[in-house]
Amino acid sequence: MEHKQLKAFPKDFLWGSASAAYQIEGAYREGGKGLSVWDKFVRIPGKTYEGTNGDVAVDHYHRYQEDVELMAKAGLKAYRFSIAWSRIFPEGNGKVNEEGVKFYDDLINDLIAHNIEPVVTIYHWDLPQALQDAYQGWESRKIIDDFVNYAKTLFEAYGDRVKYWVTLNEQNVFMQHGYLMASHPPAVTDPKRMYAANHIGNLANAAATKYFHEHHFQGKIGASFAYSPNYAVDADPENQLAADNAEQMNAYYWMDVYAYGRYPDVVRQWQIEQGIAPEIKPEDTELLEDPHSRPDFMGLNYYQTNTVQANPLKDGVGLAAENTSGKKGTAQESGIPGAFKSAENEHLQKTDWDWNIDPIGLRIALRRINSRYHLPVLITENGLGAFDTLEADHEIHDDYRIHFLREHVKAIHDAISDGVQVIGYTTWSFTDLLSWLNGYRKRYGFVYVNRDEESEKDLARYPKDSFYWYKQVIATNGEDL
Ligand code: BGP
Repeated sequence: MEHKQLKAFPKDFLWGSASAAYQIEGAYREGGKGLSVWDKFVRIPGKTYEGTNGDVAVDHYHRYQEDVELMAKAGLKAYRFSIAWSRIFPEGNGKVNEEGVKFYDDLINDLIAHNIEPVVTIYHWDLPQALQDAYQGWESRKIIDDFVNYAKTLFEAYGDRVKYWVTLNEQNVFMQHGYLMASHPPAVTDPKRMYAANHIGNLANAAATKYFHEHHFQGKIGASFAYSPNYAVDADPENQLAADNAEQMNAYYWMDVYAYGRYPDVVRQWQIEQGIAPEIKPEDTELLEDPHSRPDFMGLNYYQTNTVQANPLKDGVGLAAENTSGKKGTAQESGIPGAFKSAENEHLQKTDWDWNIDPIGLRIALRRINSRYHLPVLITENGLGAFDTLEADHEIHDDYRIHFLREHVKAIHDAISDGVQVIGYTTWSFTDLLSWLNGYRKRYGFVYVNRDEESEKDLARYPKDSFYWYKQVIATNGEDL
């Protein structure tokens, strides 16, 4: 609907940017850190783009002060970053590594000294390898206690200063890539194991959230979900049903559990028929449905929408790997036989990695979350992965990124005017960083980092045009786009 007048962004709106430990820190064997599953996975030939890894990444571990300085220059109100579990507990559990605790303590203090609100992600995919070796990580219920213990250690160490906590980042992504597509660790392709591990992930998430609420830490906690709203390719009821299947299987299946503690019946029934349903014990339901396990907000990572159509059960299209080449138009059809498969959306442009560019989709995502879950939304990721050119004068003219972000900020403004409560927007990403599967050339940052796949070069930081644009947006609280 069109509004006669737009509502203003809330005064305390968290304009910010985001990152994740593995993608920026480097120093993978320094400061007493243990190895994570990603430290090992990237060494398997063919798994990442040209064998790229985060050993050095963008060296944020040694340059965090310079990075925070740049955030302050941009006027950031919030910075979302993740903590590497293996820096706090090199073995995943047991003895705390004080050097790791101190690193994030210093970072948090530095952010606060610059009036930047820290938003801490507890888990952004870098599971301690020791827990994978000891009991197969997310496939064992033993992880629930270890995850709560890790989260509790963070709440106790930083809870006096950190007011926003993200428990799990994109559980749907790391579970599906890890256990269905073998494109993340532990590189499994087994739907039954995926749903079993995912259920344990839900229990760990609920238990940590419950602990946080029961111990009256001041602040808000929630998971960040990668939600790509699904459209039907046309008005054919078969395709509309396919879009509903995709929403149920790819979105409600996670968000319903966070918000209500239960799985959608449609997916549960389908899993039983396929023989891949996770075991749900009565005490699991009790934990998931406990009011203390409810999130205070829904974290939303929004990049794109999906358009789908019907897909037959017999000889239907299965899951395909993503385009990691950066060559537009090379993405394959992908789907779940009997449920849905991808379709082209002629109304949308695409990025070089074939991600649909759809700002209105963000407004739709916010409205759907609002009407189904009645929770405030913290947009924890949104951004454009693109090739950037560093000019001779060290400028980067990323007008395409400014255009992308501007249109998405407008969509948020519209959603706020629709009545959705949006508490913040931390774009992906502040500096350029390592893309898990796409190397260093798929850049998202406001700040260019001078390195590529071949060489670490000097890792110098150069603000892009989008940096100055965002600074203006923040200074005017979203009025001047
Ligand atoms: C999200 C992850 C981020 C980041 C982003 C961009 O799924 O939470 O860590 O990587 O996507 O994705 P990509 O690097 O694949 O372009």
